[in-house]
Order: sequence, then C-alpha cells, then structure tokens
Amino acid sequence: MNVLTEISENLQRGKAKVVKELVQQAIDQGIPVQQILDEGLLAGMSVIGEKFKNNEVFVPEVLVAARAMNMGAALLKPLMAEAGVEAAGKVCIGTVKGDLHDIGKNLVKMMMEGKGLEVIDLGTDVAPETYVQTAIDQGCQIICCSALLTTTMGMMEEVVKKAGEAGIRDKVKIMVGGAPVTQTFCDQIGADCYTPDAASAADAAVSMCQTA
Ligand code: B1M
Repeated sequence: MNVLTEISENLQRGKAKVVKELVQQAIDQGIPVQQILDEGLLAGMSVIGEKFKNNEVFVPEVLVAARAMNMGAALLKPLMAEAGVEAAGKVCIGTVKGDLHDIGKNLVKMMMEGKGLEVIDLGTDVAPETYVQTAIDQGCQIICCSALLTTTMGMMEEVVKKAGEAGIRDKVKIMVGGAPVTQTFCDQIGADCYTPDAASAADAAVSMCQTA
C-alpha cells in the first residue's frame, strides 16, 4: 500500500499518531505537499464526511478523524506556505450570540478544513457585528452561522442585516445551519444557503467559493 493510501486509511480510523508519522514519511520521500494533502489527508476526511452524511459513522468517529487530520496538517502547514499552496477559499464560522452550543459548529469547521478551506473560528456567542467585521478584515467569501436554540436562531437575521448595512452583501455569502434551522427560515431571513449537516455544509461552501 502506498504511503498516501495509508495516511487516508489511518485517518479514517482516527490514528492520529500514525497519521503524523506517515505524513512525515511522505514529506521525507519528497512527495509534493499538495499531493499529500489531497490524496492522503483530504481523501480520508472526504470518506469520513460521506459516511457521516449516510449515518455510517457518528460524532465521535468524526472528531477523532479530524484530530488525526489536524496533526498531519500541522506538519504540512509551514511547507504549504513555502510551496504556495492556495486554500480552496476562506470562511469565518461561529455560533450566534446568546448560544453556547459548539459541537455541531466544530464539526462543520472540521469538514470545511477537510475540504481545504481556511476557516476562521469565532467561537460561540458571536455578535452579528463580529461576523461582519471579520469577513471584511480577513477577506472571507462566506460567513457561517450555527444556532441550536429557537431563541437564538433569530440572530442570523441580524447577521444578514448587518452585512447589508456594511455594504458587503454582494461580496460575502451567508450560510446558516443547526438543529432548529430550516430552508424556509433561511429563505425568510435572506441568507444564501442552508444545509442540514456538516458534510453538505462543507460541499456547499467549496462550491460557493469556486463561483465567488
Ligand atoms: Co442544549 N439544548 N441547552 N446544551 N443541548 C438542546 C439544543 C435542546 C434541543 C435540548 C432539549 O431541550 N431537548 C434545547 C433547545 C430547545 C430549543 O431551543 N428548541 C437545549 C437547551 C434548552 C439548552 C439550555 C437553554 C438549557 C438550560 O440551561 N436550561 C442551555 C443553553 C445554553 C446556551 O447556549 N446559552 C443549553 C446548554 C447545553 C450544554 C452547555 C449543556 C451542552 C452544549 C455543549 C457544547 O456544545 N459545547 C448542550 C447540549 C450538548 C445539547 C444537546 C443535548 C446536543 C446538541 C449537540 O451538540 N448535538 C441538544 C439536544 C439534542 O440535540 N439532542 C441540546 C450534536 C451536534 C453534532 O448536532 O449541533 O445540530 P448539531 O449540528 C449538526 C447540524 O445541525 C449541522 O451540522 C451538525 C452535524 O452534522 N449544523 C450546521 C450545525 N451548525 C451548522 C452550520 C451550518 C450547516 C450545518 O452552516 C453554517
């Protein structure tokens, strides 16, 4: 089995230490950084994403796979800058103001990173102004909002309004998600995209970044 397939398979099993060693081995063999990323780490994460979407694996498996991916990616990061590898896009993500639930938001972040996106994590209890200011300052193509409470999902409408007031609505897409959020709600508040799970959120974000 070649080292890239081994990286992908061990990542899917959540073997973080092995993944780290294999990534180092691939670097030492002179395999290009982009190839290690695409055919090793991202390939493995993509399998996990699909399985998660189909309820074949669950939150704990995704979390350990993401941990393995992060350990491998940490070795590649400095080399990626040198090799001029570009991220597939840049997004910021957070759980809306008043809401402290972050398990789903973290999964979305991991899946997005697994697709090669640069993700700025604003954490939880994020004010509408913070999303908008971050998108402006950091040049994000997408603002991603997560909410788990019926009492906080209304904050997403505030984000859409603040983005409009800041004059960035034609440049920055707004994605929404979380258990109480629906496509109807997304349409109602004028957001751009709703997805029901983390894997579809990552797919949608990549395709929006490609067309931005
Ligand atoms: Co809370 N809680 N909680 N809670 N909690 C819920 C959400 C609740 C449904 C439980 C219940 O009553 N049955 C209920 C909400 C009711 C409602 O609003 N209708 C509730 C409540 C009421 C509360 C408190 C108010 C309780 C209290 O204090 N009285 C309080 C609020 C605190 C606050 O936020 N201000 C509270 C607190 C907490 C804990 C701190 C104890 C803890 C959070 C820990 C943490 O996140 N670090 C917690 C938890 C764990 C839950 C439950 C049990 C699990 C939520 C979760 O993580 N699910 C939840 C009940 C339940 O769902 N069974 C509950 C797993 C996660 C992977 O799913 O986040 O939906 P989810 O993410 C999915 C998708 O929604 C999607 O992708 C993910 C994976 O595919 N997704 C996106 C998420 N964000 C997305 C963004 C996207 C796209 C997709 O694009 C940008």
